[in-house]
Amino acid sequence: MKFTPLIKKLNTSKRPLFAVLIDPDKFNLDLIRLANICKVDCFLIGGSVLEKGNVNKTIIAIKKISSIPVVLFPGDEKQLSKHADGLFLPSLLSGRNPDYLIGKQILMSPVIKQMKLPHLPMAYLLINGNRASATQKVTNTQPLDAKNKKLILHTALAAEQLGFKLIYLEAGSGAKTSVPNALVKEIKKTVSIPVIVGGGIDSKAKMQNALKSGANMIVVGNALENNPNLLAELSACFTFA
Ligand code: 1GP
Repeated sequence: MKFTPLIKKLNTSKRPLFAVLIDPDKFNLDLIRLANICKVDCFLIGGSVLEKGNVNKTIIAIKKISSIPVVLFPGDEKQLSKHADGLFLPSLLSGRNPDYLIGKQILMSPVIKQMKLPHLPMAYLLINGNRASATQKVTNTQPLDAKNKKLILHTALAAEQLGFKLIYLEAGSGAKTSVPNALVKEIKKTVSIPVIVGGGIDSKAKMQNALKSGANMIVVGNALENNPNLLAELSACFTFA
């Protein structure tokens, strides 16, 4: 099982991990082949709304050609698969929609148990990325204003106190503005659990900048759907141990 070593690496690695987000609706096997050469740390599988994609089929296709760990990052209860190595189980703590705070998790719980899916509870915080994100629309919640540092820090702190094992700072897929480094740094000083950052990282310069934030994992999705060849350039920004 690849999930436990991945989580250990997330908690102990001196460098941030690199995750590639795969939306099953826009799945491209070429990107997986490139990832094998570029030493990506894991794939995250999910999307806010899945239209035609099939999570199971996507994971099976990935597993046929790659040994990179596959972690579910589900937008809703339908996006679970026993073929994944594990699950980042999100609760949208930035919002006040009970469906995404606990409702979806109740629907997922018997499936997670039946599939025996290794999982980690993840506090999911949507931060304003200056573009209305799919997450915002689907969950019918407002993102946290990046300038409201106190609220964000206290939300992160509450997440750790409640027992969440990860914090995902999400600017939204295709965000104009990524999560500011200063904010990530403050959160890292406030909590001891790993912090994941994603949303709007679509160039080498933005990746180099994000790498200075102290985040434990950096996620890229949209930019690689548009241009898989960008992967080599982005992964070269990481120093691999
Ligand atoms: C979205 O944070 C991820 O959930 C990745 O964002 O698609 O903008 O890379 P991008």
